[in-house]
This record gives sequence, C-alpha cells and structure tokens, in this order.
Amino acid sequence: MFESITEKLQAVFKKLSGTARLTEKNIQDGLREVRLALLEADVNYKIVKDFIDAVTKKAVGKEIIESISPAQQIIKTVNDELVKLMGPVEQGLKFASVPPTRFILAGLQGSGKTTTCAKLARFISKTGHQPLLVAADIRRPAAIEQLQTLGRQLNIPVYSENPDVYRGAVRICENSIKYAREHNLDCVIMDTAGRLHIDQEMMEELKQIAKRINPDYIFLVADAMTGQDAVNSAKVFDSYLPLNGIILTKLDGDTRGGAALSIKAVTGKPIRFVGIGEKIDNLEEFYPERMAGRILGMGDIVSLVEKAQQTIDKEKAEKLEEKLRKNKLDLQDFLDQLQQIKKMGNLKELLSMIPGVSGSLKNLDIDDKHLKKVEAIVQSMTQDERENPEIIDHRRRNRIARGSGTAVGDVNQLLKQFQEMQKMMKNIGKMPRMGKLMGNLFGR
Ligand SMILES: Nc1nc2c(ncn2[C@@H]2O[C@H](COP(=O)(O)OP(=O)(O)OP(=O)(O)O)[C@@H](O)[C@H]2O)c(=O)[nH]1
Ligand SMILES: [Mg+2]
Repeated sequence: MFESITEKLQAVFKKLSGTARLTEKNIQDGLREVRLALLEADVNYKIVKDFIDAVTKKAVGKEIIESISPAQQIIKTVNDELVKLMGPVEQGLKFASVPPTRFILAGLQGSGKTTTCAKLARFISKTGHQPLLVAADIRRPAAIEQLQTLGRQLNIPVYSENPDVYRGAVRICENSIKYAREHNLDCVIMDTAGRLHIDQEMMEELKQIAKRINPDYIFLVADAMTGQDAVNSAKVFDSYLPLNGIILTKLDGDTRGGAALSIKAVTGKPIRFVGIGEKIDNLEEFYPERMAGRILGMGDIVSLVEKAQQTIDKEKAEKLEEKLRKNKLDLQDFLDQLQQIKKMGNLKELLSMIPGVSGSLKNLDIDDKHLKKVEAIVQSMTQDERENPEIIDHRRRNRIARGSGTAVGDVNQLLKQFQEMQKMMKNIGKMPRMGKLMGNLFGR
C-alpha cells in the first residue's frame, strides 16, 4: 500500500537525519520534497499547500526537545499533520435502539458496493448482530445474483424481489425493512445501483430511498485507485446525500494514496472503512493514526517521540545524557529510570523499538513487586554506595539486605542487573544517535 510515497518520504527523512544540524533552510528543503511526494501521490494540491504550511510553522518555530533529533521531531510533526488530515474518525457503529439499523451503500459503478455490502455484513455479524443484505440494484439483473452468491457464502440472508415484477428500488428497500423485522434481523444493508458518472436519475433514486427508509448510515463506496476522481465524486455525492462516511476500496491495489489523504479534507466526511482486497474479510475499520503510520513507514520513531514528549523532563534528560556519555550512571539513576519507565508503559515494548536493544534487556523484570524491592534496596544504601556500587562488598550487601527486608540474593541480582545495564549503556553511548535516544528514553 502506498509504496511509492512511503519510499519518497523515507528518503527525505533519511537525508534530514544525515545532516548534522538542522537549519531553517534544510528543513525547508526537506519539506519541499515532502510536498513533491504528496503531489506525486495525487493529493489535492490545495491540501498539500495547507499541509506544508502547517508543518513548516510547527517545525520551524518549535521548541526543540533536547535528545530527540530534529529529524525525528519533523517526522513526528508530519505524522501528526497526516493524522489530522484524515481524522478525527469515530470508530465502531451505533446500532439503532429500534431495529433494524439501516445502512445504504452508494457509489459509482464498479467502486465495490456489492462486495463491500457483503464485507460489511460479515463485519457486523461478527459483532453479534444479524444483518440482512438487500439487493436494491435492479438496473443490472446480474447484481442480484452476485449478492445472493455472496450471501450464501457468508450464510447471511439476502432480500431480493423478482426483477420482472418492477416495483422499483425504493419499494424493495421499504419491503426489506418489514422482512427484517419479521425475521428478527437487526441490520439491513442496501446494495444500490451505480452509474458510470453521477447522474440525476441515480441521485433521485438514492434520495428517495434515503427519504423513505430513514437510514442510520449512508456510506459512499469510493475506489481509491481513481484518486482525485474519487474525491471529486465524493464531494458531489455529499451535496445530494447526507453521507456519514466513506468506505475507500481497493487500497491494496496500485493506489498512490491521494484519495485516502484528501477525501476527508475535501468533503468533510471521514473514511470509516477501507477495503484492502477482494476477499470478504478484507475490510478494516479506518484509523488515521494507523494509516499515517503506514504511509510514513516510521511508526517506531513516531511512537518513541510521542512517549518521550508525554513525559519529558528536559533538564533531567540532559543530565542523564551527560552521565550516559561519561558512563557515570549510578544506582539512584537506575532506580529513577526504572520508575520513569514504568510510568511510560511497557519497557520491553519500548526498547524493542530500538534496533539491537531488544535482545539485551529481555530478562529485565519490571513489575510492581520487583520495583518495590529495588526501591527498598537502593534506599538502604548510603549515598556513597549508590554512586559507587563497586564498593559494596559482602558485608555491606548483608547489611543492605537486612535494612531493606530482602535477601542477599536480591541485592546481588540488582547489582548484577545494574552492571549489565551500564555495559549496555556504554555500547549504546558509542552510537551518537542511539545515545541521544537512550538519554531521552531514560531521561524522564
Ligand atoms: N483488490 C480489491 N478489489 C476490490 C475491492 N473491493 C471490490 N473489489 C473488486 O472490484 C470489482 C467491482 O466490485 P463490485 O462490488 O461488483 O462493485 P459495484 O460497485 O457493486 O459495481 P456495480 O454494481 O457494477 O456498480 C470486483 O471485481 C471486486 O472484487 C478491494 O478492496 N480490493
Ligand atoms: Mg454492484
């Protein structure tokens, strides 16, 4: 998905992180390339302009958090703006208090309506509801059959009427509601007829259906491969029908990403689901954060910076980085860091984001009980001992264990872990960028 834009953006960021110092000029140069990447991905030009303006403003005027590289900060800023561009999006579906909950799927010919109806029915049935598929596309006789086949595959009932007895799509939809009630089906999903282009007839029919059945959700099914055409037609659809959201299909195909990135900003309507393949299971709820992550391909750095920003304490970070560099981490720091890390969430998860680190800290235990023990042990040490753990001999170990209500084995284990940590820090400190990262990571 979106390989091309991802590749381009990664190249830009790589270049940025290679420069020793970021100046306003190389930020601007970098963002110019981001701009090109977005334009090439077929993002609406006006949106690109606003996007770059927003990122520039943030990137240039931003207070720099020491120990996160400026390039990482820019990646985070670009990420945040991408998320903003596509969100916010409400997740989950609200089911009507008086069933059935009514869904209308509309869209141009071939956009994926029929397939998506079936996928949505499957999605809904997995949440414990009983959907009914409604064959309301009577323009193409084969459409009814297509839906029936899908329904059979899924074991989901399909409501249809004999196309020879012409009663019109509106009537079919109305009748399907009755049918759903009689059969205790609590959702109806209506597959409507598409056209090659938006025309009056189609819009009238959809408007009539919407008027008569009072839908809970009208979703526009749009083909991501058609790029800005999908965006433009979405805008027209939205002017006729009160859309609740968009289902963007064929994101698995050779799409450049333009539709996904522009459609919310242009129409004001969020993407709610994405189709990522022809199979019935290939429907996902849409999360702007995940999509931004996929587009940038930099999820690791983004979450790292995020966690850092959440709890940043600049002074402490600086001091710690200094200590790290000189390899003067003492036991008090060790304890502080353990506590901070606990606040930040799962240590292992965090460390696993940094290449090469995950293995070396696998055995570090950091649950509450363990932390309390470490705390008690460190607090039973003298200042001198905390700063110079190598002076802690056998006699002192016994005393510390007694003082902290732990066993000598616990004290030994802690000292050993600390030693390992120091060793690791030393190695990491040798890599300039990693040193910064770790300084930041351990510096809250
Ligand atoms: N790769 C891929 N193909 C899809 C996706 N969604 C739908 N398709 C394919 O797109 C084609 C058209 O899908 P339909 O569901 O028939 O589209 P439609 O909007 O109902 O078409 P009409 O009823 O003719 O207007 C089919 O071959 C589907 O398998 C998707 O997310 N990914
Ligand atoms: Mg169809």
